Amino acid sequence: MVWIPGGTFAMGSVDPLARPDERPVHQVRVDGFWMDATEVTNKQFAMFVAATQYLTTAEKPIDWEELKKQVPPGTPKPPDEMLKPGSLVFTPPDHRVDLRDVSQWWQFEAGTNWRHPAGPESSIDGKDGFPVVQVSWDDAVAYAKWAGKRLPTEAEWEFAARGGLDGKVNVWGDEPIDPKHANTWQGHFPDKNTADDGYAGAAPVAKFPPNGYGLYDMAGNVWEWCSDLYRVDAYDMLVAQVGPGKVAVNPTGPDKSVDPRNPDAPVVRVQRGGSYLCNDSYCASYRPSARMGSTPDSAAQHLGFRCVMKK
Ligand SMILES: [Ca+2]
Ligand SMILES: [Ca+2]
Repeated sequence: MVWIPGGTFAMGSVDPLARPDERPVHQVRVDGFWMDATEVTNKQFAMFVAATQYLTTAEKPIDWEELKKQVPPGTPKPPDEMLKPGSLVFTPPDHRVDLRDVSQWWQFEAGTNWRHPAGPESSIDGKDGFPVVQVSWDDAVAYAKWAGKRLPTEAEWEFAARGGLDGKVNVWGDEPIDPKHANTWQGHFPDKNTADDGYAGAAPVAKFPPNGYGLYDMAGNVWEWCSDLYRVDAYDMLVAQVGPGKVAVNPTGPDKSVDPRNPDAPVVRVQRGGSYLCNDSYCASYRPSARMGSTPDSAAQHLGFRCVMKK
């Protein structure tokens, strides 16, 4: 882990690529904390599972009574095949598709989980140094607890990601993204990945330069869970709460989630940092201010986490 000295920073962005949920930019102070220098790896997660016999969300059958609460009322029960243990696998089309339809490149595959992250036939043999993926928010919290750590708040995560470069667009500064900076997507999303950065999928952790605090892959590689509930207007609410121009101290997020992309989900948690699927044509979420939300039982092939702890 590396020590992130506390400080005050401008959270959010007004960059042209920034989305409404990144505004308004507001002043935030966080106390110092320790943070994992890398995303949690398969090796680390395997130690947790070996010690606890923990079963991840994707290894358990899907409870339709629970899922029903997250989808529009009246949604018919999916076929049994879709309720088997499994998760989402990236299945790129060979042609251009409507970027509004994520089902064009995400498929639920039974038997997919952290040990088989790209479908039931895939494996993590020889991939100890890769970030663990196909872990839900619940799984990430369970790991953190076992390790004597916790998930970062969004404010801690963004402060750490900026690496001391306050107000910059990217974790390396204002220079536009280049394949040398981070593991993202080059080419045309989602049908043509030229992998100019050397990786078509996830890379082992710490293959790209660290930021100013010595943290790796805060931009790209895999998304990272944070502890906060996601709310599209979280910053408006926070500014209203502390007062315009005032500094919010160690904010922990709103009490209730609101996500237009998951309108029926009662609980949505924040993810940060983007992934190897990020491309400016679709998702410039490798920027330190970019935010995303998913339900806490969601897992995916490009989603992992890292932990923090106090002194
Ligand atoms: Ca890449
Ligand atoms: Ca990352």
